Amino acid sequence: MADTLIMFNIRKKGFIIVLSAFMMIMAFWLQGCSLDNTAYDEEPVKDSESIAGSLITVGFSQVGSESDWRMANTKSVQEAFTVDKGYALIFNDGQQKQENQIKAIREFIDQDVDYILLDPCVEKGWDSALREAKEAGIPVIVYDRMVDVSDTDLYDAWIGSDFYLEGKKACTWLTEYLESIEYDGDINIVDLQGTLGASAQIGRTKALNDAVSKNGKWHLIAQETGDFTTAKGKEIMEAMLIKNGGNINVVYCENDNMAYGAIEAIRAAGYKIGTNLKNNEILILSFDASNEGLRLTMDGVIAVNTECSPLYGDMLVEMIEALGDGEKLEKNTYIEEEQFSNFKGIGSLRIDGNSYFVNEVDEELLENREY
Ligand code: GZL
Repeated sequence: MADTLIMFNIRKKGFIIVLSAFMMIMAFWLQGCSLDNTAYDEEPVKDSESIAGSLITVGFSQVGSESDWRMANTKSVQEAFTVDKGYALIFNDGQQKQENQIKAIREFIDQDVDYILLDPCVEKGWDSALREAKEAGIPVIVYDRMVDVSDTDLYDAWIGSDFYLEGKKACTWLTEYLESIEYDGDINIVDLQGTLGASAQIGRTKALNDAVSKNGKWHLIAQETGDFTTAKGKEIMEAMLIKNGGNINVVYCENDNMAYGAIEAIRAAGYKIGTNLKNNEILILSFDASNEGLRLTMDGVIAVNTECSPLYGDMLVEMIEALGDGEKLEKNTYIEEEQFSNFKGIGSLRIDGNSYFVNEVDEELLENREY
């Protein structure tokens, strides 16, 4: 500090007084910092080692990075489990392979994390890994997709979507749509399925299959997995168009990314997309309600988009805090989700005694959405 004074070519007395006063305050403050801090009743300054030791460690086994939904979900979890909230989040991208996720769970056990978060790429095959976590005394919260295990005590709680209801909403909308345009002819449907064995695929596919079996005029002429990706969605749509060409009336896309691929393929093949079935426009039904998916819905390219929220971060923090406080969690919790369409005339749906709004998309809604 003294050197600094020498470096100054000080001319005015007043400046010296101000500088001296400043230095006295600085000296007092710096001296105060080096004391044991008790003088200021502040928390003792911790070193990085003790900070790390006080954090709650959470091993996060994520499905992959296959879709807009997945990226939004990863962001939601990472933004919720931060160091300043007392968490050390250890993220693992499973690249849509169960063996990678099981390996990650075992690594989390070796690292003796405090909690494990699992979004399972498929439902079956988790018993041994979850049993190892249980034996290690590490609580596991499963979210989004479900695990199908021999003993539900192998995980502490699940929170996610009702995928069958999502599919039922989409199929009920299609029924209402056909009635609203007074169309009582046959329709040919193709299904771009999600990752086979994933809860989202199981539920959405079953809802469509059940609707087709109830509607004698609905014909499911092709059904194949696009693995929730844009590239695979485009690839299987191209093949379906070659095989079925102008006979396709409805494309049931089990997520937005496959819808993007399907739209590209349909346009390249020269077919029309929209909501005028009688004018041979192909209807696109999609799921997720991601930002790009809703923009396409606003433009009438996607006829109806059934939401599947990826925003689990804060809910998962609350669940871990509750476990930390010794609370018992509900075993299974379903999240509320909406539906979107800019086709005029279907404002709500009635399903199993419940009403579900169908929201119109506009720029304001798009700007205010978190994903
Ligand atoms: C559904 C989620 C699915 C999304 C896809 O909850 O698991 O996985 O619908 C994502 O977009 O890839």
